Amino acid sequence: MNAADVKAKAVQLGFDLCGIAAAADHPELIVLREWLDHGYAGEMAYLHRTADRRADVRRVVPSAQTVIVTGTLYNTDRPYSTECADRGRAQIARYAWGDDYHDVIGGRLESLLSWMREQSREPFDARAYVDTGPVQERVYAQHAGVGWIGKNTCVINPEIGSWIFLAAIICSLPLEVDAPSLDQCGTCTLCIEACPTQAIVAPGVLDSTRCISYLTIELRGDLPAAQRDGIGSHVYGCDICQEVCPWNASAPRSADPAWQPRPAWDRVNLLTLARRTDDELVVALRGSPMRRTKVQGLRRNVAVALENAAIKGCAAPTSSAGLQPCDADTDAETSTKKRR
Ligand code: B12
Ligand code: SF4
Ligand code: SF4
Repeated sequence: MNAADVKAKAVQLGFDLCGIAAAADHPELIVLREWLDHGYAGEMAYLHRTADRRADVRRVVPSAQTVIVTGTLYNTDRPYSTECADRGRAQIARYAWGDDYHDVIGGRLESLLSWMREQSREPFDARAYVDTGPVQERVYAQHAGVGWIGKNTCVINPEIGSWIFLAAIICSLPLEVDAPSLDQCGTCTLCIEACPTQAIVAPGVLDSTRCISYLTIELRGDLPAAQRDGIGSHVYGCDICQEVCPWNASAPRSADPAWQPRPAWDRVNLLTLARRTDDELVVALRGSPMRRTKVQGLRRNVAVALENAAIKGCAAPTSSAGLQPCDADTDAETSTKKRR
């Protein structure tokens, strides 16, 4: 089994990208410590707790020689929030519309690893992770040639853009490594300018405490008063710094059923979402990445988004120059348009 065999198997299992990086002292790995010292992780204490292991995968698998990184396209056929005039619509991050990627990709990654164990003449050490492991996935993705780390801090592949989930297998096999991806942001600064909360404090540096994704997904308790306005109609995550990125202007769409939007979240109106019962929300959150906030967290976010919509006088769909109204919420009874 060589690197080409592993990549071919990865594609067969449904991964769109696969590259291999050395388990080495990549210079970007030390940035994490500085980033934590600045307080940019906010209340994500797990990043502090695991910082030593995140600094080097050989602290996770001591015999590690390579890191196999996969990329999975999750973009689906729906407009970007930046193209949509309807501020009464709940904004939910694209990655969260379908099934929980931890489960779906975790299963595929385990299949890849099992296949590798069957193919290898010798036993080897390995650990497979999707998102939650102590691995700086973006750094290894860049060194595996999967994509470069953009100024918005996301990994961008020149062919398919940045709507990709990353996953990694740390292993002791001496597989042939790929050339790292080259930075292709150039002089562009669109993501930095578009961020509604100025969370990208320098190219490639994100202050989570200002980021809508952190505020709506990771932060527990009340949302800070100073940040509420900037959250707008976002109720789970944020995609703006990727939506404005030219590398996503014509991103391909995935036909994988796992990532297609669930009806409960698909261009749903804020009022419709607010009026769902706890039981309905529990059902909708089952097997979804959005279960991370639980019903309570989702309700907190919806309440702030509704406040914002009311303040701006736009709880109902609106349209403005240059923006296209999105297809209306299908729930006629609660549609603000109908109520008028
Ligand atoms: C913590 C975390 C968050 C935090 C912090 C995000 C962040 N930028 O660090 C919050 C909650 C805000 C978050 C948000 C999101 N996340 Co997140 N998150 C993670 C997690 C668990 C760890 C990331 C980490 O280590 N951060 C610490 C800092 C130091 O890392 P970093 O920003 O990547 O820093 C690098 C760059 O800054 C670079 N760098 C340093 N100097 C410079 C200078 C220049 C000029 C440049 C260009 C780069 C550069 O080197 C640093 C080395 O780490 C990873 C999974 C994992 N295990 O890696 C997922 C992960 C990064 N998240 C992911 C996703 C999808 C998201 C969201 C898009 C979700 C959403 N729609 O709401 C947003 C994107 C926000 C954004 N612009 O980053 C994906 C990213 C996929 C991709 N294509 O890159 C990952 C990889 C999960 C996965 N397995 O797919 N996330
Ligand atoms: S996810 Fe949203 S809030 Fe966070 S950096 Fe990107 S544009 Fe800013
Ligand atoms: S918007 Fe521009 S600067 Fe930001 S990540 Fe995309 S190409 Fe890079």
